[in-house]
Amino acid sequence: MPKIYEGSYEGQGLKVAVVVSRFNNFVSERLLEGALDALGRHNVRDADIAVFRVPGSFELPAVTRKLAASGGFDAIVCLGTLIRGGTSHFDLISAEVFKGVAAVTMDHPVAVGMGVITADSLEQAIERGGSKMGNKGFDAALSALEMANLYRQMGKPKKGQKRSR
Ligand code: INI
Repeated sequence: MPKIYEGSYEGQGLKVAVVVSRFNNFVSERLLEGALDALGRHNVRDADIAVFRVPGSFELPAVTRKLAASGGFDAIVCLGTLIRGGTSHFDLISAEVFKGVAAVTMDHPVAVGMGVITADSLEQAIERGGSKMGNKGFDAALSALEMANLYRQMGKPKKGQKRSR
């Protein structure tokens, strides 16, 4: 039998940061509700959850990196809502947000759940913020818990030690 490594969704004892952008707040607040619901349902204590608000999604990677470098969290959940407009702004910001958060996951031994919606319209965004297409905040929080538990099984590197690529 092979040894299988797979993280559970159990959140007891895990310290979780949620970083949420205020831009398109109408949808992003639903993502926050979804993420907090997922964490609570999986036994993360309120006292072990810290919510950090940033102005827009562009600010998510920098704050996520700071939180990861602090070593104070087992998991970080990034939440934001990017909605396409009439210019290239959306594409430029989206690319940086995803690249920036991905870079943090490669540089730090902390689980990161990515719950940033990229939508062509407000309707599409609403669908992903707790209606037809589920709640991407809830999903991102679950992924973060699973990854935090997987890292525990793998033996989390000491604070300041980078994960090998
Ligand atoms: N930020 C978002 O989170 N979503 C958007 O759709 C968005 N658009 O389209 O402009 C957006 N812009 C703000 C950006 O993230 C920064 O907060 C801003 O540029 C200040 O640095």
